[in-house]
Amino acid sequence: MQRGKFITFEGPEGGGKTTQAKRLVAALEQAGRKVLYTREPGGTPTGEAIREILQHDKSGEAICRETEVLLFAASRAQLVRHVIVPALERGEWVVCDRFADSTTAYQGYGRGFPVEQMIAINDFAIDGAQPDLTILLDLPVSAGFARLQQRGGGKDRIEREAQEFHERVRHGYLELARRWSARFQILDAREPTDVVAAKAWELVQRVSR
Ligand code: T5A
Repeated sequence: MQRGKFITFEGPEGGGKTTQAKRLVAALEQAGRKVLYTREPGGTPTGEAIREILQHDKSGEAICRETEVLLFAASRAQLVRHVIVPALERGEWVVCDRFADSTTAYQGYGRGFPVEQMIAINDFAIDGAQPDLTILLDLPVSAGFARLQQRGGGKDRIEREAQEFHERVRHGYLELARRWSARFQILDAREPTDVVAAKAWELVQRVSR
C-alpha cells in the first residue's frame, strides 16, 4: 500500500489556516482521496485536554514557558502516533491545521527559546513524521488580528500576547520557510479565499505526482 501524503497549514493568527485546510480536504475528497483532517494542539482525547489547558488557562495558574513547550510537544507526540502515522500507513492523506513548525515559530522565535532546541524537541515528538508539504499562509499581523476581531469570540491566551511577539512569530515562519525551502511554500493570505484555495490546490498537485 502506498503511504499517503501529509500536508500542514501554518502561519500567524487569522491567516485562514482552518478555512483553507477544510477547503483542501473537500477538494481532495472530491478527487477521490481518503483524507483525515486534524489540528494542533488537539486531535486526540489527550491532545484536546491539553488544548484546553493551553488555550484557556482555567486553573488560574500561569503556565511556565517550559511547560508550554512540553505540552505542545506532548499533544503532538500523541497525535503522530495515534492518528497521523496510522492514517498515512493506511494510504490516507492527512491535512493538519498547525504542526511542529508552530512550536519553532511561537515558542522559539516568539518566546525566545533557542530555535535548535525547539527543533530537537519537535524531532523527539514527531519521530520522523515530517510533512510532505507545508503551506505557510503569510499576512501582516495587524491584518490577521483584524479578521479575528471581525469574527468575534475573544482572544485566547496566546492571541493576547503583544504585537511584537506576533511579529517575531511571523518573521520566524519566514525564516523557517527559507531554511526548509523544499518543504515550505508561502501563499499570500491576504488574497480572497477562493484565490488562496486555488493556489494551495496547485501546490498539492505537485506533491501528489
Ligand atoms: N500554538 C500552537 C503555539 O504557540 N505552539 C504550537 O506548537 C501550536 C501547535 C492555536 C494557538 O496555539 C498556538 C498558536 C495559536 O495561538 P487555534 O485556535 O488553533 O490556536 O488558532 P489558530 O490556529 O491561530 O487559528 P485562528 O482561528 O487564529 O485562525 P486561522 O485558522 O488561521 O483562520 P480561520 O480560517 O479561522 O479564519 C479566520 C477568519 O478570517 C476569515 C474567516 O472567515 C474567519 O472569519 N478568512 C478570510 N477573510 C478574508 N480573506 C480570506 N482569504 C480569509 N480566510 C479566512
